[in-house]
Amino acid sequence: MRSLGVIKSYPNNPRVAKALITAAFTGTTFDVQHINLQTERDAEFYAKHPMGKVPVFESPEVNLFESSAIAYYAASQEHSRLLGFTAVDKALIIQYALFAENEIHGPASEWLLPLRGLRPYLKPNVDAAQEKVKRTLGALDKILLTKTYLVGEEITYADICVACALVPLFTLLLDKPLRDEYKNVTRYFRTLTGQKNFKTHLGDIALCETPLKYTPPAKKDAKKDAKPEKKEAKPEKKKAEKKPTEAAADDDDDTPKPAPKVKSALDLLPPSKFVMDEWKRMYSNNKTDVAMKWFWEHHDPQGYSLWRVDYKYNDELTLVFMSCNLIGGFFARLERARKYAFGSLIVCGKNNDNTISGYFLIRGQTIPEEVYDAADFESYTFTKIEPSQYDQKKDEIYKYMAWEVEGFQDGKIFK
Ligand SMILES: N[C@@H](CCC(=O)N[C@@H](CS)C(=O)NCC(=O)O)C(=O)O
Repeated sequence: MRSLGVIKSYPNNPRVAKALITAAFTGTTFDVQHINLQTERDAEFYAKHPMGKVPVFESPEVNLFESSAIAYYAASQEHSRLLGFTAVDKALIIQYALFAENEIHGPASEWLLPLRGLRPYLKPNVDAAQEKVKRTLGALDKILLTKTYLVGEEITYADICVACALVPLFTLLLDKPLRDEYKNVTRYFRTLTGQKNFKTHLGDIALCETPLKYTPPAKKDAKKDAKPEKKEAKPEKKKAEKKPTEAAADDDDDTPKPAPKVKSALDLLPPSKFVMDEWKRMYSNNKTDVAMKWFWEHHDPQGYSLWRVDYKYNDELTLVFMSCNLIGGFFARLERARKYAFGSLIVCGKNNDNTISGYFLIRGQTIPEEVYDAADFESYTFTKIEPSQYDQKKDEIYKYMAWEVEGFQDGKIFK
């Protein structure tokens, strides 16, 4: 079979399978070269593929990124029947290709990645993703009520995109009772993945028996962050902070790139006499009363703002150590804000009846991109404490910094 060029990716990437299946239907193929995302995305790679994500495609004619474009390149080869023959069919095909990427693949990843430990687990987000998937599957089920294939009477590029996007759902998340709610989609998925070209590149698909569930990190991890001996234990907190118990957000199929050196808008603010690093050292190395005295003496209400922070879904929190892990996950996602923010978030209450709340000091007068861009930001309410309220709030802020709030169970310091 004629090779169209080389696809570079890590092994077993379903997005590559989509391209290979498409090629198989047009009597072509791709050479596949496995690369290590950690070590092999060098300057030469970025010169050809500025986005830096895989899969990418290279050939003398064209370099491509976006797996659907790579597969489309195969689908567009001479004598292909995959892209429809009328304007209507062509439009329908592109509709389903976009639907596969945006309405199936996206929400399915939001559901799956936290369960696989590749994103912080935030129950409201995972529940919302599940609802999005159900909406998609409901619509698809109606569409497929009277159809074998999505467009016309034979397999098109639309079916390849949709079936490939459904693979993680059908293998890891949709057990029999859920599949039974979407009988037409299930029939469709089995019909397609039973065909030779799909089997060659996806193997024999085993439908999900037990859906993947969230497994909280082992309890001993939580213990590492456990209650300090209040003030004397500050150095302990520091140690614990460096090891958030949430799994890192990425693995080899979503590897982090080195953080780009983008100048923050916060660096353009007028200089402040309050030096964040100095405060962080002060807080870490002194008893809270000494540290807070220093804080109020040096605080610069023009250069910095104080915020009360409350988790929005306290009634869904269960075990205290899991709540604390949520804080760890949030802090891990706030990495870009480290230079500009300091905060104490604590868990109060008991198992199955606890809350997350705290205080943050943030550079500038509004919530900066470095904070609101963190995936979990939406799960918290940030309420600004105006300078006129400082006197009234001083005592409460002290208690949050000293971890002396009534019902205190566990906490983390963002610094
Ligand atoms: N929409 C893109 C998604 C590509 C993508 O997200 N690739 C991930 C692996 S599945 C990646 O390369 N992640 C590494 C990174 O973000 O640096 C496509 O379909 O090709």
